[in-house]
Amino acid sequence: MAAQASLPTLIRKKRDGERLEEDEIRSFVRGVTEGTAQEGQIGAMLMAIRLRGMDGGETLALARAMAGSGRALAWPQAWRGLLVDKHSTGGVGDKVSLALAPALAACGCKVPMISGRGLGHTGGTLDKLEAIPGFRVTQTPEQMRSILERVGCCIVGQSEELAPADRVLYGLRDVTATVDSPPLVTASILSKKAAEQLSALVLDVKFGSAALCPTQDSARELAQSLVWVGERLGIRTAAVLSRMDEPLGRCVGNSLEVLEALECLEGGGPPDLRELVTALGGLLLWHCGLAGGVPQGQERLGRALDDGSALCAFEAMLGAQGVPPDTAHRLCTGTPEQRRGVLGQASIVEELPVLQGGWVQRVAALPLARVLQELGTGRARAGDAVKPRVGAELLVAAGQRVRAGEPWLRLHHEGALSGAARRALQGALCLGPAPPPAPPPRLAETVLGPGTPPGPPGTPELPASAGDGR
Ligand code: IUR
Repeated sequence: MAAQASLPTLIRKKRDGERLEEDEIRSFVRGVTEGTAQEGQIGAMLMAIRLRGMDGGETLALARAMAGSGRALAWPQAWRGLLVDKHSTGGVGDKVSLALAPALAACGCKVPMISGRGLGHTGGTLDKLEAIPGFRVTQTPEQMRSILERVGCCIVGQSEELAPADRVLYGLRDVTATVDSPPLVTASILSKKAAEQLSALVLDVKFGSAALCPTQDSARELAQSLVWVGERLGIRTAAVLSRMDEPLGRCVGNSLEVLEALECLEGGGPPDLRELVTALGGLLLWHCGLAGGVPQGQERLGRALDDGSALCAFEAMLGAQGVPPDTAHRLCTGTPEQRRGVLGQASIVEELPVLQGGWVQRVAALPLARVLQELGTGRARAGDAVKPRVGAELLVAAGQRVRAGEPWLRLHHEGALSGAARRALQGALCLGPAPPPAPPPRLAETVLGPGTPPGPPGTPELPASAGDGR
């Protein structure tokens, strides 16, 4: 057997643009997991990968090695084929998971959803759920299994034991400017999904001014990498490319987004939110065989939202994850006032007026999210506390004509709003002298694996491109 190459040798190899073998990648990940690799060495390898890239085989080997660095979840045989999850690369106002997980459970799936916290200007599903009094995001694998048995879905944080190498690598990527590397993103996301032992996965890869991927081309490159590697890890994988220039829905901020997700779970809420929930869910229902095609899957998911079964699953999930039953019931079935009573309200609620009349071209997600993050919806550093009741409701939409003095944003906050923050918020409202051109669809494209049969029945309505196997 050949002697194991030292870590500096592996770093040099990648630095010089050579391909790493599977056993070399495993050896690097072992060093990361066992703590024998120094931080400087890990950082150097991350930067070499960021600059030189990895081919599909290397990325697959990295995802496998990272998945194997910890424990895998185990599920009853009877759930084979039904275990599904969704992952988003992060957006503003993205409360899709809150509605999608229970809707999928109502359709017969098992959804062990492992979510993250917000970092930077993007929100996190766990922070939104923690706006609900009593909700516990920490659940052991045994507790997850019990909740899936009773309810069909849970939404939890990543445990220490699941893909621990990712925890180390992700933390170091954040401080070494190596977050935006397709192979590193791919291996990070899929190592956790592989350890979850999923049957099917759908990815919401966002692109635009408030997304990780600035352009549709870069989102497609990432989506193709995710789909190609995901399929080879044995997970039926599909990705939707969705635009993230404007917030999703009308609300941004943790407790406000819970309220909007509840509207979606009642069959209402903003159309763009419902469209994304049913598009992602439709793909999953098709991939796990519970629908004959994507349109049928979308229709089935829409029915679960309209007939109250998704809301019922959400209430059961809240109860199973620590929310007192009467609180969960009031939140799920109460009037808007009763719901606000459960979640509480920020101490200051004020409406911002339009300064100069015109046609709304768009409400830019990034400046809005940055100000809200500073006001407390998000955190500057991992571990900071968030203010669950801080947020904003959009009162206008692109294409609408507004006059000076009309309110356009209802802001919920808990302290003084500086002049700079006020100006930055006003900058998010983009006005023009004429109506804007028709906006491009929010859902731009789907990326499917090579094993997906083309053509009807079951062809997604979105233009599809196959993962190209790089
Ligand atoms: N979420 C992950 O789990 N990993 C990543 O690299 C990114 C988002 I970016």
